[in-house]
Amino acid sequence: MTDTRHLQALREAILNMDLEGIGSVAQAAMDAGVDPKEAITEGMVPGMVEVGQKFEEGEYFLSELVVAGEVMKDGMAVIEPYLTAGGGDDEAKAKAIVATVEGDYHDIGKNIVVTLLGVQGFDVIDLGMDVPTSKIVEEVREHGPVVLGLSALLSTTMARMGEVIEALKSAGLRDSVKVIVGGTPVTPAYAASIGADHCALNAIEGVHKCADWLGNLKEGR
Ligand code: B12
Repeated sequence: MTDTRHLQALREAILNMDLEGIGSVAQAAMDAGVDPKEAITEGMVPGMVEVGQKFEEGEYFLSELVVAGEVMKDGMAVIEPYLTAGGGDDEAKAKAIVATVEGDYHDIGKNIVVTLLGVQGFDVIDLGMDVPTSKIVEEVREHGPVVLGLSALLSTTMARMGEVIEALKSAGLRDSVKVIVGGTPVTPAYAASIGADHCALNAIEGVHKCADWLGNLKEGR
């Protein structure tokens, strides 16, 4: 099979909610030497986007969203070990904290970001989903991360991102951390309006931005 055929098979496994087949499809892609990052972003993610479209069009229901989410997670479990972690073991790794904001139970995109930040060499603290603002601020105070990544998939919960930034300001912590926001409803204009440092277009672009920040910090810029 060509790389494209493997990517297509991954996309279809998500779209068809193939809980039984995803493991072997993902393993076959890895055995064939498909780039694991591509398997995620060019294979499974487009499948999830299509699932979302079908939900919007009324062809899929909530139960299908749930199963597709599970299929994606099972696929990630096979692919993740093929992503090689970066960063030296001898130097203390820079920390990154990642959370899905309060009221939001979407964590698939956030989990991809967590994985890729780890690959980029960050020591990642994953706070999970539905995380209250106060908890996020506490964790930033305790761990002093270089980056705080916030995810929101609902237009209603997106407002929590602004709340977190305001709470960081009140706690005197805003200038200590770069805040990157992401998720389908989040736009650069919205990110700018709440004072975030960056709006990620996707996980890879976002993680590259975090790597740039880390590079600047190391060079004292
Ligand atoms: C799967 C899914 C679910 C699953 C979530 C499972 C899970 N564990 O995550 C379940 C079934 C739980 C669910 C529930 C609901 N969902 Co839903 N869901 C989806 C769906 C189909 C896919 C989301 C997804 O995982 N995409 C794949 C990932 C990889 O993409 P992503 O999250 O966008 O992340 C990428 C980037 O955005 C970025 N990124 C994301 N976050 C961050 C953060 C940082 C820091 C960075 C750098 C990057 C980054 O990186 C990722 C990779 O590139 C979307 C449709 C869609 N197209 O988004 C609807 C969608 C988000 N859901 C929707 C709705 C309405 C709901 C419900 C309210 C449904 C209901 N009636 O109950 C509930 C809400 C529950 C809650 N309180 O959160 C709507 C939201 C509409 C809106 N604008 O508000 C959508 C858009 C569907 C639709 N078209 O109507 N959902």
